Amino acid sequence: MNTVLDKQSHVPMYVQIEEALKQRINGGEFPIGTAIPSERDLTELFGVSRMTVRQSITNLVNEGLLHREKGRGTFVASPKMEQPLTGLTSFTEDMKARGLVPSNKIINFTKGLPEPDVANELQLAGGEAVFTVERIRYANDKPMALERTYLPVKLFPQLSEKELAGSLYSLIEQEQGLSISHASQRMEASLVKKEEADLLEIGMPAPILMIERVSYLSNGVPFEVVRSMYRADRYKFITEIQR
Ligand code: 16G
Repeated sequence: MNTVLDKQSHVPMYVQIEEALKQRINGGEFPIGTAIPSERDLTELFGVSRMTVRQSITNLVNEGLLHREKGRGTFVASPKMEQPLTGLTSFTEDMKARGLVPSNKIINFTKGLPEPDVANELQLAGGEAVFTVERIRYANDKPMALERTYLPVKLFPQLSEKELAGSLYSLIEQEQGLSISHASQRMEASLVKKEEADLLEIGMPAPILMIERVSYLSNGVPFEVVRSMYRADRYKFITEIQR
């Protein structure tokens, strides 16, 4: 690895170190899953302070190229998953399409009256209840997203926690014979909170992408409001645009 930094350059040293590490990662010298040299070794190699090295590593962690494991070291991360924003697909479909094994952990399943904003988005009258389901969504046993789904009880009166162990969309389409038609989505960036960080198995602070989706059946009835938090180190959302 080129460890000679250009101290005259206007490019800060931590950026030069980032570039040197990126070249090694992209060139395959540090393959996915391998540990990069320790902070102490990098400090010696580059002849800079530990703070400078730490800054470079933190930036690469935030970009999703590296991930830190407590007590073990810093490793080259798998490339981010590219998720198109165009089709109305389910998590299970998305993961299977990539050859990954989806699974869920239900951490909350309750029935009750929704907050006014959820009732409004689901076009519910006062007194109409919803199921609230919180699931951690995994791909090959790695946590990808945390999802809170609100479903009107009147549409799914028999819904049980057990049924949600698999795919919600296949339950709706295959079991209930309903037709899912379209959705509207909003996305914004945020920082993970402690409780969510634990569930998503990420250290703090970490960026997340929050998506809120309201989905409709082909008869125009909204059937779900979903608030999802996607790990920003594992996801990249892509879309094609035309002029
Ligand atoms: C996706 C959807 C979510 C839907 C879920 C169904 C986004 C932002 N959200 O996570 O709205 O409820 O898939 O997945 O894409 P399932 O059929 O695997 O349960």
